[in-house]
Amino acid sequence: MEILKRQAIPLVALVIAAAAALAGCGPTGTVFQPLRPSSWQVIAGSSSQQEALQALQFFPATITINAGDTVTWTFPAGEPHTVTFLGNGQATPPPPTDPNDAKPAGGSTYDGSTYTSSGFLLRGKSYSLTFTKPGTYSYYCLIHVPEMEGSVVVQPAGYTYPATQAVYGAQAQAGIATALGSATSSIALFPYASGGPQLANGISPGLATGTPAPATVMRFLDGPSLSATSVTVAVGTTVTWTNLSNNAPHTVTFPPAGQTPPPTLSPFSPPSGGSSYDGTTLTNSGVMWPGASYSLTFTKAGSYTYYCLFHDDEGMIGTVNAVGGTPV
Ligand SMILES: [Cu+2]
Repeated sequence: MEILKRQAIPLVALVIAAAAALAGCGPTGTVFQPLRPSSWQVIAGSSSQQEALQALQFFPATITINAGDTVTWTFPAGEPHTVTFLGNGQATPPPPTDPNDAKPAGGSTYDGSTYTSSGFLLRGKSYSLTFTKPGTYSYYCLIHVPEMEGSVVVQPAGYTYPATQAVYGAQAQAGIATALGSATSSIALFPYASGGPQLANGISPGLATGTPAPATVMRFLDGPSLSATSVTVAVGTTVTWTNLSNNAPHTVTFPPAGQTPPPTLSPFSPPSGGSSYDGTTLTNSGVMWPGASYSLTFTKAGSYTYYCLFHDDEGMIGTVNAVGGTPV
């Protein structure tokens, strides 16, 4: 017992000296702080205008914490996101089409070794991870790579923090305002005649080309306005939709008139129903990746509601009114 006590004293002194030395060599400061874990907040995505405008980023994208601290991500938008950290030797995240993306993986701590993911979260849900080992860890939203990436920089316990949560919160609010503002601006890029038979299903900064933008508009648009979600055409007209976003897949899906899409129909279901629509047969574009177009000829008069199978929960629903000819 006496021996143990005598050994314990120099050991404690050594640990304090080592920690102080580490803090002194630290990249961000020299003040040694008490080893009390802190909690941090990051916002995963954001939206406005009844989910029409979506910000596809982590706010802030980079946060610096200490080993032992916990980060909590909140998911305020109607569009799902993930917070996903890769395992040892894993170079890239799984693709957005991987069905396992939706499921959570790993535990409540992360040290860089094990694939750890929140799974799909949205509408006020949250996800927390405690970081146990110093390092710089990139993470991804599996649905919105490559535009939605972040990093957590983990310093050794006791290091001085480069910024407070208040600073990160202000960065987050400024970033959200910028992203949603760019989504609003992209609506004015609508390139077709307003009220005509050429529509956009989705639009984003940069339209369908270039680096995926960190914001997108999830609406069917027949003009440069969020309220231009219906089109009126003469029977016999061919309507064409083009995905004018560079960052989100969409579908154009007409269930039989007066019905909603069957729950068994997945957003990744193949095209079906042919090139004309008379209100009787489920007619689906299949997945329309950025830049893809889809045309449908309306052969009978009627008011037809249609859906994006990915984003109808976020209000991506439109109407084609076919008039003249022989009413149904
Ligand atoms: Cu969509």
